[in-house]
Amino acid sequence: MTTTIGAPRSAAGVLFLGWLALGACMPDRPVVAPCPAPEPPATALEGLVPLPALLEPRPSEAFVIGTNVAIVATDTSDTTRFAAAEIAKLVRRATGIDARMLGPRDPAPSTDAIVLGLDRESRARDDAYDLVVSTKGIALRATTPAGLFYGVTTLRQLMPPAVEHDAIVFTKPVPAKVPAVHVADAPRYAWRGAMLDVSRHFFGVDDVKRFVDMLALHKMNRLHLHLADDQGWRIEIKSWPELTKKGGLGQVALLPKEGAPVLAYTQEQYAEIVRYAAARFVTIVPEIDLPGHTNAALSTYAELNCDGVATKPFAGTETGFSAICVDKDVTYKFIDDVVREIAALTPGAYFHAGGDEVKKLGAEAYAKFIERVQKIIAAHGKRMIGWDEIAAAKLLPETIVQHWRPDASKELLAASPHLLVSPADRAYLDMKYDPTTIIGLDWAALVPVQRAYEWDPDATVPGARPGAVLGVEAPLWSETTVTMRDVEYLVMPRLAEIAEIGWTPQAKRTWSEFRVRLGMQAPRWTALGINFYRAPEVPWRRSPMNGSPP
Ligand code: TNX
Repeated sequence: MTTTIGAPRSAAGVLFLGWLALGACMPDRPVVAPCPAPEPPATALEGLVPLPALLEPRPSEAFVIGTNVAIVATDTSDTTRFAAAEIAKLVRRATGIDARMLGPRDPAPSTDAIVLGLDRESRARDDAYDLVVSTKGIALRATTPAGLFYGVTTLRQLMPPAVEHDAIVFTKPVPAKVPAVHVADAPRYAWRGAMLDVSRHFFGVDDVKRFVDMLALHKMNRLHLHLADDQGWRIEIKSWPELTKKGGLGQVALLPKEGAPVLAYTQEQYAEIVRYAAARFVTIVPEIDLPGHTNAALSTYAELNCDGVATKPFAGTETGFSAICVDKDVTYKFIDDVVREIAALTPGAYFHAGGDEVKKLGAEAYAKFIERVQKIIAAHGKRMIGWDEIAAAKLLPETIVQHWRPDASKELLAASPHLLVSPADRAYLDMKYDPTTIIGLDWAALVPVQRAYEWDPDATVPGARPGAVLGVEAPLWSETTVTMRDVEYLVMPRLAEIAEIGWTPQAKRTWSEFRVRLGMQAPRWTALGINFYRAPEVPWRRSPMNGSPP
C-alpha cells in the first residue's frame, strides 16, 4: 500500500510535514519518509591515507586503550621522547586518559603498553617504520626520526577522529579501540610536496602553519613557498629593505598604498615557519622567481631595470611581461644578496630560482642567465631547482627540473638527471574541479578528484632516466584564493590524493578502493575545521561535528 500526503488538515499535520522537511526519516514507513541507506560498517583501517606499502589487518581483534595504558620509549633520543609525547596526546584526546610514561630502564609491562623507538641498525629503507597492533598492545619501530613520525601519524589515523579536536573534556575515561594490524611501510618517493603561492595573495604565519599541518597529516615532506612574483615580495631582505617595505604592500586586486600594512614575513617569522615545518619533518623550499615574475622588485628598485626606470606596481594576473635586467652587474649583486640571506635562514638543501614564463628574453640570454644564477646558488651551498623551462640551459649535475607544462619538451626533460613532477593538468591545485567551481583557474584542465588521483609520476616523462623522478609536488597558485578557506577548498581533498601518489606503490592504487578511504577522512577533516570540497564522486562519511553536509 502506498501512502499519499495531501494538504495538512491539522496543526499536527503541519508539524509532521515540518519534521519531514527537516530531513527526519521513518525506518518502518519508508514510503512516507525514506531513510538514507545505512553507511556500511567502517573499519578504522579504512581511514589510512596514504595507503601503507604493506597492511595486514586482523579484522576481529583490537587493542583497547584503557586506564592502565603505558607508553614505553625504548631509547633516550629526543626523537623518541617527542614521538612518545605525541602518542600521549593522542591517547588523552581519544580517551581522556593520561598514560604512564616509561623509559628504557623501567620494568616493561607485558600488556597494555605502547612501545616505541628507533632501530638504527635496521636495513629497512629510509623513513621506513613497522607498526604492530595486537590485543596486548602496540609496538612501533622506525629507521629514522621521520619514519617514527610517520608511524605515529599512521597510529593517529587509526584512532577516532576525536583525536583531532583539542578541546574535548572527558568527565570520565572512555576506552578507545585501535584495530589489530601489522603495517610495514616506507614512502615510494623521497619528495612529496606542495607549493603555496604567497605572492599573488599573501598568507600569514598561522595560515602557513595550517598548511604544514595538512601536509604532515598525509606524510608529505616538502613545502615550497613561492615568495616573490609580480604582485608582491614576501620575505624581508635586510640588504635590500625596500623589497618588502614597498614591494610587499600590494597583491592581486590591491595596488600598494603608502602606509598600508606590509604583507610579508620578517626574517624571524620565516625562521618560525621553518622551525614549525621541521618539527613535522617538512622541509621548506624557498622560491624567488627569476628572471621573469619580478615586477615587485622592478617597481621597488629602479636600478634592476635595463632603462633604470622603476616599473609601475602590478595588481593583475597576467604573466610573462616582466624581466630583471640580465646585462647589469647590479642584478647579480642583488641575486647574490637575496640568495645569501634566504639560504642562511633555510636549513633545507634547496633553493628554487623559478625560471618560468619569460617572454621578454631571447633563448640565449635566458640560458646564460640561468647558468649564472645556478652558480650563485651553488656558492651559497644550495641545490638549484627551476621550472621546466630551465631544461634548455646547461645545468649543473645536481640541479632539479620541475616539470609543469603539459606540452614541455619531453626530450629535454628526459635528458634531465633530476626531476620533480607537477603536471599542471593533474597536479595543479588551483585548477577548478568542474565548470561550476567559483574559484580557481582552468587553463591547463578541469581537475576533478578522480583525474587528480589516476596518474603515475614515473610515466609523465617517457624515457626519463631510471630514478630521475625524485617525487611529486602539487602547486597552489593563489590568483583567485583570497582567504585560507579558499585555499583549503581547492587543496582538499586533492592534496591527500597527491600524498598517496607520492607514498603508495603504484600497483596498490585504484580509484574504486581509494574513494572509500578518502570518504573516511570527512569526520577527521571536519574535526580539524578544514573547508574541504565535498566532491560528489566520493562517499563522504557523516561527521560527528558540524561541517557543510556532504
Ligand atoms: C603558470 S606554473 C605559472 C604561474 C601561474 C599559474 C597559474 C608556473 C611555473 N607559472 O605563474 O600562477 O600558471 O595556474
